[in-house]
Amino acid sequence: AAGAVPTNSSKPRLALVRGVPHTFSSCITMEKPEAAIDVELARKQHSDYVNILRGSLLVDHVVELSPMDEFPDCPFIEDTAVVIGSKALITRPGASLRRGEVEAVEAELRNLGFEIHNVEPPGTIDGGDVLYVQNTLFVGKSMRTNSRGIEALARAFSPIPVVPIDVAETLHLKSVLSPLGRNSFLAEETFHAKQMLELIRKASMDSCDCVFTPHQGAANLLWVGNTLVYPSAYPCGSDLAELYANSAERVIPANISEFHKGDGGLTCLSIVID
Ligand code: CIR
Repeated sequence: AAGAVPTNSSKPRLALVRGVPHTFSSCITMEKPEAAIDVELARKQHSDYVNILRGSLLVDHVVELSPMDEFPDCPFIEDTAVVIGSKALITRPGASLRRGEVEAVEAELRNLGFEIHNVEPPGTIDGGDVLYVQNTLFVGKSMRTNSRGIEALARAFSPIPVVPIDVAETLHLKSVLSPLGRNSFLAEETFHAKQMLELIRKASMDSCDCVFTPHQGAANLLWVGNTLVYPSAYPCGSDLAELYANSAERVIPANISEFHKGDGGLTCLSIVID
């Protein structure tokens, strides 16, 4: 989840993904989507996403965990673990209905040899709130992530500095902003997203440029090595297309409209491990 550093030119070793359960259309949503989630289409979009990771050779190896019908939100695997170097923090998701998702992820990461860290109650943290850039962990304090969860993150990855950022009016920190190349960020053009970005800017040593988009959801971008995967379901004018093209060595569109309906973006669907 946290390993998506656009400055890293080496190819990531591994990505973890989790398929779409039959129950996916009953996943948690902040607002009822205008159109119902099409589970078959979600399956197809998920397999296209996996093909981008595997088929476009963005990572050496993709591990696919089996979906579980008890956990409609399980494709949003990013929320279940934060992996940096040889360590993995298994999260305690803020949504109680999602807590059981972590079990299979923990088993897989243990099996792969990662040093496992856990979050004790009442701590909660979702991987969607964790952004690792410029050797700093920025972590959203949100409706899903609390102070105890942030402390667990800091303990697990000490001595990496941890900077909490208050998240308002959106699910996760990364729902509304992403790195865009070496020293830039793309964020939604809203008061709250701008405020969050300002805090990131203040805390980071390097100065960074900020670009804003009016398109809700268009600022969650997936970086894998030097490749930028962007959400093509948004009506992002040529302005954004050009921006994307200028920001990465390689740019790949992915349509994940059915996951957007469940409040998820591109990063949510994988844990990319460098
Ligand atoms: C949830 O509400 O937990 C899911 N429906 C969406 C999770 C999105 N995950 C993410 O942004 N990392």
